[in-house]
Amino acid sequence: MSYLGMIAKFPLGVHDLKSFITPENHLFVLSHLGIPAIDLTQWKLKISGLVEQSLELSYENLLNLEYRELTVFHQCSGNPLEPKVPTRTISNVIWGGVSLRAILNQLQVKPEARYIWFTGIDRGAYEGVSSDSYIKDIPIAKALDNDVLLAYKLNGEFLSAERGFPLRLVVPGYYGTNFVKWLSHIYVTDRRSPGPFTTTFYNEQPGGDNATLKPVWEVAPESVIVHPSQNEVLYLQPQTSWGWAWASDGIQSVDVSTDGGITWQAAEVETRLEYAWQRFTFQWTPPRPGKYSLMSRAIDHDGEIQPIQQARNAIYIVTVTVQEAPIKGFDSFSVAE
Ligand SMILES: Nc1nc2c(c(=O)[nH]1)N[C@H]1C(S)=C(S)[C@@H](COP(=O)(O)O)O[C@H]1N2
Ligand SMILES: [Mo]
Repeated sequence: MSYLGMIAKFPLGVHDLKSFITPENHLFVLSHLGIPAIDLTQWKLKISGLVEQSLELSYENLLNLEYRELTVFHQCSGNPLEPKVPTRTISNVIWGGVSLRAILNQLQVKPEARYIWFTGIDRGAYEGVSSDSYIKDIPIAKALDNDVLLAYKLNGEFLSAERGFPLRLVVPGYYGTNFVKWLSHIYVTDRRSPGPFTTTFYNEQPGGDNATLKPVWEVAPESVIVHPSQNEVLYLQPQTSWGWAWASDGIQSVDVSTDGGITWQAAEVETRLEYAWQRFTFQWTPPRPGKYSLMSRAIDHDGEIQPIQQARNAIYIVTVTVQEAPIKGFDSFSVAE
């Protein structure tokens, strides 16, 4: 198999995430095994396992199926061997493609089915473990959700090689690791996948036995303050601050603190569009010059709350300095002591 070289992208830091939709060239790229170059004339999507009828689809077949678009936050869960370390690798994009459910319903899933495995054709070694494909699995109930997509477009453009051309999985509300790129095989089965990316890697407690594995699936509630940015200097005057919040099933509320977590107030949170991140805004007036620690704490619809530390979705703290505002009309003079 041939591999392409690295492609330059400029992923945005938290405080640069200003636009609701992240432009593709500012979206992070993650690939554990390299970026395979796929020849469309050789490529087919195979669907088999616990279905009444197996199927092979060409790229053209897929393009002829009903097209859907969904706005979905896109988050890498971070280093799979360090599931408690926050990386805040987050963006928000529009995926376009076909509904997995529509295809599966035609093939008739057998009642014993419990999981679906998705195979990407990239192969190689990761963290000393070699794999001849990248296989992830999701529960059948999630796979039959109408919003799981087989995507061939990102922000309205056909997928590039590093994004998973020709086809990738999109599981709205799940961490990015499940969004299998270079998809070649969908396998309906009654068990979890034994591959390294579902056992050795991507469990909340690495090293646990198989019975206690908790897969990195649903995205836990999380939020970041975009404005003000880290170490910004603000004037002593009323402030409007804002950020993004997201979770698998959406955010119910966001609390914010401007005194390092001693007191909290409710931010205003926009309602969710599809599976997008949600903007929150809060007003505050610093009482005096000095240093301030701003924090946001998102709560999802199950009441789950962002922890203060020891988790990938731990609260993000922004430290700012507030100084006296210059006196209007005297901007070329410094304030008299
Ligand atoms: N086939 C395959 N799919 C993959 C991966 C991979 O290594 N191989 N990496 C996953 C991870 S960890 C993430 S976070 C997302 C990143 O998608 P992006 O590069 O388009 O941002 O792809 C996922 N899909
Ligand atoms: Mo990831």
